[in-house]
Amino acid sequence: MRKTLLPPSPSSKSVKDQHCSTQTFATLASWGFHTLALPKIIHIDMDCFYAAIEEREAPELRGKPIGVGGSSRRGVLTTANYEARKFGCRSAMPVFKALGLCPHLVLVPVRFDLYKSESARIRAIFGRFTEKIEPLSLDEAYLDVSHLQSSPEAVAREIRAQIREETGLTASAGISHNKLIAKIASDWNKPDGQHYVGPDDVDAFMRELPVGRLWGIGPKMRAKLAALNIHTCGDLQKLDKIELARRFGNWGIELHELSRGIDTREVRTHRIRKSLSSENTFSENILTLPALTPIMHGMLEGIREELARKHSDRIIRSLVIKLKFADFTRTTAERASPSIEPTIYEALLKEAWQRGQNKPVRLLGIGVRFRDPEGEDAQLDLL
Ligand code: TTP
Ligand code: MG
Repeated sequence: MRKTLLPPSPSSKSVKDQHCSTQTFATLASWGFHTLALPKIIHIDMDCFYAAIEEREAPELRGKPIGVGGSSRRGVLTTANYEARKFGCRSAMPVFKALGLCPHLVLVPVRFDLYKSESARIRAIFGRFTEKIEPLSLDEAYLDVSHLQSSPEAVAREIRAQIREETGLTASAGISHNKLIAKIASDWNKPDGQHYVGPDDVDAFMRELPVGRLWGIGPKMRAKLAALNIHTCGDLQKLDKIELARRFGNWGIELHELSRGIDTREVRTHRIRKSLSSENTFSENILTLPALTPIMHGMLEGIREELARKHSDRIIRSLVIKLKFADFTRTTAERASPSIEPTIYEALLKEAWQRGQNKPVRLLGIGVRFRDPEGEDAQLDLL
């Protein structure tokens, strides 16, 4: 392992000493201590993760447009490399559409086991720097490096260098004093870059930021805000807390903070699951509601069993049904309920089905959303 990280270690006394001289403060500032009271949070996100691994494994693919996933034209891409993105290919895009945009796209089958083992190697690298790691997916994590004396930018640079050296893959990083800003910032200099947002930069950074970049704001909420002529966080900041609460309830109060870049969520070492769901993509589209209903009941048994086995300590907040239609439009129906109720699921299925106006169904999803045990009820899109 390389050892380039830490500047000369100041004695812990000098950090805590209430009577530091101006000179000492200047020295501390030069070591990055001017933000002493603020956490140092890094969000790491691997670049084109699955595609980059496939490219590394097969050097003959280098420079070619690659889509990972979709062994048939019915499938969807999990991701695409930058060469393919130039043609508009994206994650979750149906294969036939991607091939329409980029006929010479090289399709590679998904190899989850390989991606998982690469993810474990990367996490082991994180573990050399901090124990406070909150993985968000195989290729993304928050790290709290507040305890390290180096500047968080230097730490991020070092982590990225070690990842590149040991796995041959590139990572991007966002660095700030909270999770919200760090996550947004990791996209700023993608690929293979990093971006730091210091406390003095937050106002300018947030003002121009499109509201859709805040967690919890999906397409529906974005449309509601656009109808009020709110497009950026700066626009959102013009509404006071009372107005936001009147329009959007508790979520409005949270928006008041988020739009200003305020986020007090800690890096959670044990991620708390927000939902449990199961999905089925049919080899033949399902044409009628009566044909769909028994399939749903079958899937419901699977959910019940998994809930009992693994999540019996969790409180259910709502039940959810998702349908994807033959034309790839999708809809979800959700209702608050503290327990699994087959009749509610039937009603939700009917509701979702009717929205499709008799369109054949290619995918059915069924699930529950949990109440957050720590009271931070996320508004993230389920399924
Ligand atoms: P992302 O980090 O969203 O995408 P990415 O790493 O491919 O590209 P970027 O450089 O923009 O970060 O997702 C990480 C991996 O998760 C991605 O390689 C494939 C997988 N994935 C899916 O399987 N389905 C999806 O809809 C998305 C978005 C990702
Ligand atoms: Mg990524």
